[in-house]
Amino acid sequence: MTHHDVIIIGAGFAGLYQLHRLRGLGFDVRVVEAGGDVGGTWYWNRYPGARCDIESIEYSYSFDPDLEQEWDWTERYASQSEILAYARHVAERYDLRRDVVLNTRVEALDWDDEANRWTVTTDDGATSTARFVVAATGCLSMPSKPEFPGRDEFRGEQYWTSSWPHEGVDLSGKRVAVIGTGSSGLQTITAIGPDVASMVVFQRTPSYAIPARNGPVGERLREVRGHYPEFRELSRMAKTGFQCGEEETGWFVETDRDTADRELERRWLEGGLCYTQTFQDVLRDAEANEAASEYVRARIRQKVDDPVTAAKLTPTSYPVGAKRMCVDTGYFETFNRDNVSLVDINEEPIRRITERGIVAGDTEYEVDVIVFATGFDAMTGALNAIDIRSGGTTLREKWATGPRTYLGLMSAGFPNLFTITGPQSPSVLSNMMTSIEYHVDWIANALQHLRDHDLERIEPDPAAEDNWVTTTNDVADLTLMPRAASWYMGANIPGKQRVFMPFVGGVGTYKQYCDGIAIAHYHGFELT
Ligand code: FAD
Ligand code: N01
Repeated sequence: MTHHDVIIIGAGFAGLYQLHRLRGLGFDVRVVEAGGDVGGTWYWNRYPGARCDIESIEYSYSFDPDLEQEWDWTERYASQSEILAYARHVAERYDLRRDVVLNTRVEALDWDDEANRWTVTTDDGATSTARFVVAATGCLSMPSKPEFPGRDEFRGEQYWTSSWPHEGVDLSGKRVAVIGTGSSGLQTITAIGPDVASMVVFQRTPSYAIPARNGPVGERLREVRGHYPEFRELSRMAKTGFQCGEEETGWFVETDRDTADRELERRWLEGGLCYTQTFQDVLRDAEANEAASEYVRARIRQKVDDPVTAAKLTPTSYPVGAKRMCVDTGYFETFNRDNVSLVDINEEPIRRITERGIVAGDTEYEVDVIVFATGFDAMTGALNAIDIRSGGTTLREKWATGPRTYLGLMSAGFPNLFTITGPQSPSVLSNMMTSIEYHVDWIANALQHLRDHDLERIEPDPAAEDNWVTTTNDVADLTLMPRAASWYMGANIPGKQRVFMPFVGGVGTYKQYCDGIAIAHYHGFELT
C-alpha cells in the first residue's frame, strides 16, 4: 500500500492544475484518472461538432504567463480536438504524466479518524492512503443514461455523445435518430445534418440558442496577449468568470423599449453566452426576462421555414438562461433540410426501442443509428458514485436531500476532502477555467497553511455549512433560475432531490467571500 500527501481524483483541467500547484509546494501527489488519457471532458466528449462555448482567450489557464503567450488558439471558440491537444500539451510541458495513473477508477474513500487519513480503493483492487484527497471529478462527467425499454433489442448502432468512439463514426448515408436537444444534441445535430441520409430528432424540451459567430481568433488573441494579466483580473472579478462588458450594462426596467430592443439585437449580433447579460435584471425580473426570451423566440421563428416545426423548436415554458444556454452555428436552420425532421415527445412519447428503430406515439421510426445526447447526473453524480465514508455515514447519505457544503469546497463530517467546483460554488454557472483555477489555488494555500502551522486536519464547522447552504438557496430564490426543470436543479435525473445546486451570486463576489474567509484564519473551518 502506498501513502501520499495528496491523492487527486481526475485528470481534467482541475486535476492537472492541482497536481502542478501542489507539486510546486513540495507535496507528494498522485492523480488517479478513470479515462485513458488526461483532458477530462475533452477526452470523453468527442461527438461531431463538439466545441467550447466560452471564448478560447478566456477558456484557458492563466497560471503561467509563458503558457498564455506560447499557445496559439485558432478560433474564437475552440474545438474539442484543439482543447484536448492543449490539455495534453500542459501535461507534457509541466511533466505531469509521471504522477498520473490512467485507466483506474476510484471506487471508495474511507476516513480513518485516528490516523487522520483517507484510504483510497480503486477498481483494480489496490488501496493507498493519503492525508488529503481532492475530488477533481468534474461536474459533467457522470453520463445520464435513461432507461428506454427495448434498447438491447435494437439491431443498429448506438452511441452516447459523452463517450463517443475515439476513431469516429461514419454516419454518411445512414438513417439516424438523435435523442436530446441540449448543448451536446444541438452540436451533434448541426454537424451531422448534411452527411446523413435522414435524421429524426426526438425533443423533450426546446433550447434557447444564441448564434456563436465563430471564426478565426487571430487579431483578438494578439491584442489580449498584450495585456493578459489585466484581462484575467477582470475575468476573475466578472459575474460569470468571463467578460461581458457588465460594467456598462443597464437595467431593463430603467430602459425605454426601443433602446432595449437595440441592446438585445446588439448582443444577439455579438453572439455567445453574454446574451443573458444584456441587462442586469434578465435573470431576476420576469418582465426583463420575457423581453429577452421573446427576442430569441422571434429569431427562431424567422430561421425555421415550417411554422409547425418552428413552434415546436421555440421554448416557451421556462425563462431564457434558467436552463444552460446553448450556443449554435446553424442548429435551427438544420430543420429546413429535407432530410431532417423533429418529433416532440410531449406529443408523441417514446414508447420503446425495437430492433428496427424507435416507437414514438403511434409511429415506428426506422433508423440505422441511435445517438443519445441525454446529458449528465450533474454536479453530484461523479461524487456520489464513489463510496465516501466517514464517521459511520456516507456522503451519498448525507446528500440524499441535496448537497450540503461549505463554499462548495468541503462538506462537514468529511475532513481533508476537497471538491473542485463542487455544489454551492459558482462552478457550472461560470467559465469553468476561472472557477477551477480559483479553487485549486485556494486549496493549495489551505494545505500550505496547515503544513506551516503543524496542523493535520481541516473540516467545516456544521453551523458555517448550514449558513452557506441557506445563503446559496436564498440567493437562488432571488432569481428566476429555479423556475426551469434543469440539470442545475437535478430535474433531469428521476428521483434526484430538486434543489438549485450552483451558487448564483457571481464569481467575483464568491472570490471576495472565500478570500476573506482564508484571511480570517479560515473562518468557519476547524483546523486541528
Ligand atoms: P472533467 O473535465 O470532467 O474531469 C474529471 C475527470 O475525473 C474525468 O476525466 C473523469 O474520468 C475523472 N473521474 C471522475 N470520477 C472518477 C473516479 N471515481 N475515479 C477516477 N477518475 C474519475 N465549461 C465551460 O466553462 N465552457 C464550455 O464551453 C464548456 N463546454 C463543455 C462541453 C461539454 C461537452 C461538456 C460535457 C462540458 C463542458 N464544460 C464547459 C464543462 C467542463 O466540464 C469544464 O469546463 C471542465 O472541462 C471541467 O474540468 P474538470 O477537470 O473539473 O472535470
Ligand atoms: O445535456 P443536457 P448536454 N427522454 O442535459 C434530454 C455542457 N456542454 O450533454 O431538457 C428524452 O443539456 C433532455 O431533455 P430535458 C453545458 O454546460 C456544453 O447536452 O431534460 N429526452 C435534453 O434535451 C451543458 O448544459 C457544450 O427535457 C431526454 C437532453 O436530453 C451540459 O454540458 C456542449 C431524456 C440533455 O441535455 C450538458 O449538456 C455540450 C429522456 N429520458 C455540453 N433525458 C458547449 O457547447 C434527457 N433528455 C460548450
